[in-house]
Amino acid sequence: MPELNTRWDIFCTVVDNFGDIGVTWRLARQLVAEHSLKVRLWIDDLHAFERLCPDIDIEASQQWQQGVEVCKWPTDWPPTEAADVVIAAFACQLPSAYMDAMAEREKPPLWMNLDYLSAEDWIVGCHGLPSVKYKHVQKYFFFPGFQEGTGGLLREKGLLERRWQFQQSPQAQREFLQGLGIDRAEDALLISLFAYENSGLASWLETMASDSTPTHLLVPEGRILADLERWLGVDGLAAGAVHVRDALTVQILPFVRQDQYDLLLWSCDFNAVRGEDSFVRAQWAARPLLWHIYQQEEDVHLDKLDAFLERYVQGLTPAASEAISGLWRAWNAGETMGDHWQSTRKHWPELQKHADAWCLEQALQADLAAALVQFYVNWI
Ligand code: TRH
Repeated sequence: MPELNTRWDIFCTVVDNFGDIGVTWRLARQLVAEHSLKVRLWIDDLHAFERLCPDIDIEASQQWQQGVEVCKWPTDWPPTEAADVVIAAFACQLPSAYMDAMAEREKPPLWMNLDYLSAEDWIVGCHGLPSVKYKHVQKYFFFPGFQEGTGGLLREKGLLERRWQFQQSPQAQREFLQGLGIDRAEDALLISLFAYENSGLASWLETMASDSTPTHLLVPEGRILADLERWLGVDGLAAGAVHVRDALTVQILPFVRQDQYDLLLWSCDFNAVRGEDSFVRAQWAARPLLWHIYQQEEDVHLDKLDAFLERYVQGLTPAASEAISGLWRAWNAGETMGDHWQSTRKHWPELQKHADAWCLEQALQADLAAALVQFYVNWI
């Protein structure tokens, strides 16, 4: 890849949750660290950002974080020179003054829409195609994805090697977990749970509590806590709380910084994740996982769920495939989880091996940051 002395602007509006900022912050850091680019990240909500990166100053209109120029999206847009490459994350609308600045450049910038992640087949046909124009500035679709012909997934250089080393070291894992106040029993299944509200949770907890082997469930503070409180019969769950119900220990964790969240996923035997970014990180953890997909209108998210499952289960025996698919579908429909969890547990060694193989297969693709840079190189 040639040395690129270019400026990139990434625009992020926080619609809800943490996925918008989670993805753009990760991408911005990687473009700086691995491609030596000058990156500005424009964000409209620094509060959401602070949860992932507590070092930020939420009052600052401009600040440097890990080599990225982080700018608060101003209400009144000041005169700003447009960058060489402009990324609008998740179809966010750029400020009109900035669009004019793009059009005024002698050489128009490469303008891309970084789309939502999907495993659906149509993604391949649309990735890289021209979208709308503003004056003479052309916008392009850029689709992340799991298959050849897409923009790939965010994956930092050396990520899998770092993960492997961590997972090979019981001491590193113990130290990390102890830092979060987690005292893991040797024989307990360790599970992390990051999810939206879910009426299926109670039946899953019930099954884990009555299991013959112990489970230690780690729950970062978030939207699932109300369901958990209801089942435990307690109020005001907060980080640090530990409750034991028969074979199940439930422990509430603080929402940790993004890099620490990776270590949490790497430490657990099973990860329940959601949305987009944690979903991808759990795949890099190479452990069996459960995805709570972000709900969309008219249930279009269910097509996305099926498209992913169809890909993911390839190579599994029919019984293991049925078990994991059943578990994911039940979770996303808020249905009873007990039988599905028991079937999943029966196929554990196979599902573990498969998670590893899936991770390696996905890592054969170019990572998303490299694919974006390559797209730019091809474009110039
Ligand atoms: O927060 P999310 O539900 O985000 C969602 C989705 O991205 C969805 O597709 C999008 O439309 C919507 O936002 C607007 O889930 P996601 O994508 O996993 O983002 C969570 C981020 O938070 C991710 O970067 C991981 C990070 N995280 C931490 O840094 N620390 C933590 O303790 C936890 C639990 C998460």
